[in-house]
Amino acid sequence: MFRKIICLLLLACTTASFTVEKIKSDNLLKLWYNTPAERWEEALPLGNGRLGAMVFGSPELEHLQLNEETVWAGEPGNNIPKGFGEILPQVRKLIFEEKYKEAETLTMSKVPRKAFADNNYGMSYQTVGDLWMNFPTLKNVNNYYRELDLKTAISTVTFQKDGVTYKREYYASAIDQVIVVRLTASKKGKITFDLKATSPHTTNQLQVEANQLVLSGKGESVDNKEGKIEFNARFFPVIDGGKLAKTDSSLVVSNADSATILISIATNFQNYKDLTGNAKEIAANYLLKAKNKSYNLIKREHVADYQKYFNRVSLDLGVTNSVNKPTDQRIAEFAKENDPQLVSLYFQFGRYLLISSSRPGTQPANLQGIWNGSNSPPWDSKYTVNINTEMNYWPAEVTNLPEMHEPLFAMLKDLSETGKQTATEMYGAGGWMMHHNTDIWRITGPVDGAFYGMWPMGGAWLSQHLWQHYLYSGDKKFLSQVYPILKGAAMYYSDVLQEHPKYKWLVVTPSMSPENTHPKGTSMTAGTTMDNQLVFDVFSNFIEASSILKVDGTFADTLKTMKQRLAPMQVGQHTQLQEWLEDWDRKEDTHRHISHLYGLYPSNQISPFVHPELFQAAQHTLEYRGDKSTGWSMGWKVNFWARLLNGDRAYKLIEDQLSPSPLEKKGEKGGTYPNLFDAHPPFQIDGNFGCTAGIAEMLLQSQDGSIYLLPALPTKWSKGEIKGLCARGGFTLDFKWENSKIVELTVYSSLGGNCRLRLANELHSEVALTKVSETIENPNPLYKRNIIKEPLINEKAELKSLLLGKTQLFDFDTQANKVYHFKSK
Ligand code: FUC
Repeated sequence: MFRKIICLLLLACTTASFTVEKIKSDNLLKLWYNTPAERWEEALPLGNGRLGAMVFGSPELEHLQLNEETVWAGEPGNNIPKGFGEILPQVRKLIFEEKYKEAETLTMSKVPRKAFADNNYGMSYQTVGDLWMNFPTLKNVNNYYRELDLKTAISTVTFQKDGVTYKREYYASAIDQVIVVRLTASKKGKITFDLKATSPHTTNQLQVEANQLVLSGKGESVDNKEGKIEFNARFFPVIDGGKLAKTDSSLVVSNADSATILISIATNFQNYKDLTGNAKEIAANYLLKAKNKSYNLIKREHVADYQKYFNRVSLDLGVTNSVNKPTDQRIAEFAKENDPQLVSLYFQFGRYLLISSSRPGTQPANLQGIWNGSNSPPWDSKYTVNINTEMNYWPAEVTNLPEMHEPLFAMLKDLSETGKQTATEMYGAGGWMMHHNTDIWRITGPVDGAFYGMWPMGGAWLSQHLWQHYLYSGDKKFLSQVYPILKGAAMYYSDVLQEHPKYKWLVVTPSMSPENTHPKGTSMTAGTTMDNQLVFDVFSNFIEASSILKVDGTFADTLKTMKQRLAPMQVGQHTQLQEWLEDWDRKEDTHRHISHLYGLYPSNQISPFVHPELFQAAQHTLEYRGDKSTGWSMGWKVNFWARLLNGDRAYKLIEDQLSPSPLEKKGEKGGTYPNLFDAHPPFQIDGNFGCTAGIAEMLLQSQDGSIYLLPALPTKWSKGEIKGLCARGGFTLDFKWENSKIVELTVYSSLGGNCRLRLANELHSEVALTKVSETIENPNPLYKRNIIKEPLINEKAELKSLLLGKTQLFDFDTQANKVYHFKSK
């Protein structure tokens, strides 16, 4: 008998260590660590689009910080400042008289730095609270291991104590709308813990109902808004063996063989103007459904549902021994080690974050996605739309996750409603508009005073996403559904554009180049380069949409005429792309926003093949601005350098991004936290998404009349393979390269139509490839180039002839739902 026990024990130990080893050798798409998280930025994020959790993975005191995406401070209502419409003509006049500071002072009288008592500058996204599981016997454990597996969206913790192997699994199921924690051990009766919850909300309550721990509370009151969100979080342990006891405010599990804790959270939020939901009922219903399913079924369905999206894209840039090191160590060593797989991991982590924070029917990903442990997070963790929200969605189409774009489209619909009043009351204009921030209540008024807030371009930029989705999908039904939003944006600008007294161009005023001060000591001005590029896109999209849908021809004609009167881009005295109408740019300006390069990325107004002078000017601008900056700024620069066809420089920016983030939560030196979250600092998710999109942009571009394969391949990635990237026109591509040349390519066409490839080396195929010259327009309408105005060039600018890598354009005709294969010659 004794020998038998020893044998069993030995077997248990070998099995346990085998499990730990096995997990370690299969770590390609995993974030993994040998210690529990101590800081929030070390914890691992889970999400199903609506619910989020940060898992710390501590054996003795497990901690999950929890979010539900509609837990925000405040209540419905916009934030339009009173009386701005009355001073608007005077503000414009002052700007045109070049009295910029005076224009700012006057604007500040209606749009002050801090909101007046009867207004607000947006509400904060807030945490629900924290779940704590106390395991009194699990001190000083051995063989600790913690991971987040991007292949399954499951986090796992394993460790050993007194010959027993413990395993914990955590995930957020979108199918069942619950977060699941599963506790098992290699021996029976070993699961003993108590379960508590806390919340930082002023109004909160913890109680035990039946066998559930229930945490309820309310969002905070801020400025002129009362906290009216009600949330209800329910924690329900389902145990095998052992027993469950309760106190007034905790549940106690003793000697169970295994336990599954189902976490359900809901609020009364129905939509931005309706809070009539019953939080308790909704949360209880999700729980009821989940608890009637077996654990294995919940898990199986979760994995299948997640993989439906995640598995569409794979990326192989090579694997080195670094993959056998914990993720935080790899980040620390990235600059000096050859670790291309960390880039693939980071890329796939970006896709994981998008699937986890933005699912159809949920809120769009905010500044922190859905992961926020505070009630007053940085910048309220709301939506900043002068770059950050857009950046969150840059990977959506190209990395084959178009469904995850939907929450942004839904928010745009809301904003096109709330933004009508702002257009009328503040600017006496039709259509809809918004400034640089919004929140769950869809505010559209200015935020943070004249200096940051008087940027009336939020609707112009956000609505580009609708058009881009159309270009990728060719979905005319979608286009007709969102057409009123595109039209409303165009109507607003057709009403507010003013003739510039000096240049006679039509310009937006007041406006600014986001957050950057010009030499006249303020940000406020007229007709910034970014304004002109955005209005150009808003008008161009509308004109195209109206012609495709065969509506509003007269308005389209008006816009065609107005488009001719917009300001052109200008190359300034330092051979830079001018940020403003005047040549005010300073070589030493390293501001994090480089808004005038919107025309380079994400827009397509600066093409090396059509406008080499603008292309060079953009290069100079970027050189002056420098590389190191906040996380999102570096993410944007990866895309810029990719569009500038400079793979090594884009790679350098990835290197800057994948460097350990500073511990201080402020400043402008971004980087990456141990859990791969982007550091502004502090944590802001846009840098993750921006960099993910940038990696895709280095491998494939489709904005400039063709599908350009490997447009910005760094020397370090001379060999690799990617599958499932999307190009405009409904094409999906798999390709492999060696010695920096394409060796295999597969093109899937979902819509049919002409496919134009830009290639550095020739490929052969069964289909006939026709060589075409640069000057022939791609007949595929989803590749139509918009013709921009000829740029103006300062006589001091030193332009050279542009040396581009040699490429050739090839056309072939595709049919819908057909696949085309190519190989190198
Ligand atoms: C913009 C940026 C800041 C920050 C904030 C949320 O205002 O200039 O760097 O990202 O948004």
